[in-house]
Amino acid sequence: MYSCYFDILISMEQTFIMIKPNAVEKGLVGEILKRIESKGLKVVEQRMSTLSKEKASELYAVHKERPFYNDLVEYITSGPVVLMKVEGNSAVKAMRSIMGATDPLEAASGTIRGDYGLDITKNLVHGSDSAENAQKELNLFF
Ligand code: IDP
Ligand code: MG
Repeated sequence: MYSCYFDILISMEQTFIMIKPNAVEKGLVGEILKRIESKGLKVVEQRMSTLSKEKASELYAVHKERPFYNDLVEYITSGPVVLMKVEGNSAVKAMRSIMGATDPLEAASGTIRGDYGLDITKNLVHGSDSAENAQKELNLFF
């Protein structure tokens, strides 16, 4: 019983989630929130914002040399997004699993991207890819 408690304690994590402009536009905020909460994760902070070009380029700095970078920054600053701090057991991995693969056409159905998207840039939701990046991304916004 104690070891079980300890396991939960050490894998408690926070991750940065952003509901992207096309998901806000399509009225999917409630649906995405429901999936996060149904998974057992907790949204501990949340606010709506329209990202500046500066913030967007900080968030996506690792992609600066990629051919899709300009389109990505243009898109992510095109309308309001919902920024979230999400907490729970293995939150980074749990969120990546309910989001699905980067390309909605490859994402399994039952995942957010698999169920609601067709476009790799407008893929509905962002989630940090490691606990370390999660802390960096959370520090950018919270
Ligand atoms: P991730 O969001 O699944 O972590 P990343 O590879 O980190 O995927 O890419 C960041 C974001 O850049 C993606 O969510 C998507 O919006 C966009 N993106 C990634 N790859 C492509 C691509 O090949 N073409 C256009 N946009 C892309
Ligand atoms: Mg990523």
